[in-house]
Amino acid sequence: MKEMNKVYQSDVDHETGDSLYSSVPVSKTLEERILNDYPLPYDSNYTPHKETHFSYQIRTACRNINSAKCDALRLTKVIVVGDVAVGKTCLVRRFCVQAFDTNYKATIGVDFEAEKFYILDVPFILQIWDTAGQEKFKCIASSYYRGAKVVILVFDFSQISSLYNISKWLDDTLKCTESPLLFLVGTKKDQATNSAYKLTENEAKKLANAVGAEYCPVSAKTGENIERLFRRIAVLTFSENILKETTETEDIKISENFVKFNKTKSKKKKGKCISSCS
Ligand SMILES: Nc1nc2c(ncn2[C@@H]2O[C@H](COP(=O)(O)OP(=O)(O)O)[C@@H](O)[C@H]2O)c(=O)[nH]1
Ligand SMILES: [Mg+2]
Repeated sequence: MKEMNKVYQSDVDHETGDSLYSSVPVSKTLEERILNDYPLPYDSNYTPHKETHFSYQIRTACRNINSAKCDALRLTKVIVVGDVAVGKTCLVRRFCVQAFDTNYKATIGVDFEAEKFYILDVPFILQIWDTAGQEKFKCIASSYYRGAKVVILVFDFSQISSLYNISKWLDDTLKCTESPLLFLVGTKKDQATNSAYKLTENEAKKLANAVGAEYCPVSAKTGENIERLFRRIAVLTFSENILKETTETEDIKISENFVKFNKTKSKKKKGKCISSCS
């Protein structure tokens, strides 16, 4: 597990995409974690999230957070699920350590990575849980689904059966989560032949709209769309968190005012009563 806050880059052979898995810290990629603009979806027809910029309410809330110098830890749990060998671990590794490994190693149990963003200057952490796809680990995995605010449903473009299994993964995760944001991610885009890719993509797009997920095709080998996917996840969950915080603060203010109002009212009543009683 790498140290939080640090951004690493593995030794990657850029010709072959092979990774040597030896990580060295680099600062360059940190810029990519600073988000002041709203990242757009892969295809705006296949996302339930239509907003294209940070709302006035969110920008104002972030300015207030920054001027209050509030260091509250804002963290969102993301889980990555799908059939075995669809490319879940490679997806997470490509994003978190900029590495790609061709030697398949099954993930045992569950592992997580934490990635720090600065969104409108507010620190925000994505905690990304990589689950094992094997049925035998399912009993362990379900307890890790709990509390997840984002579910990445992964299928492999070269294995159409993995797309058909997505509804099973969705059902399992929905049992342990509360209205999470959904992303339907097709991996190994680099491997798919054009006609097969188009057919699978059409099916995937239909499924994404049916379940209310944002669709995104990626390649962990070339890195295509990986940054876009996680930036979208970060910005959408961050915005949801901030809106919730502001609504809660307003609710508190409203209830405080309500209490004050009632206190004054009851004082007045008391006064009235005293005066009428006297
Ligand atoms: N060509 C290609 N191969 C991939 C890609 N993603 C994963 N793989 C390969 O697929 C295999 C399974 O990947 P892994 O991430 O371990 O699958 P997991 O079981 O879902 O975690 C490995 O041999 C990877 O090298 C990709 O985007 N392109
Ligand atoms: Mg794995």
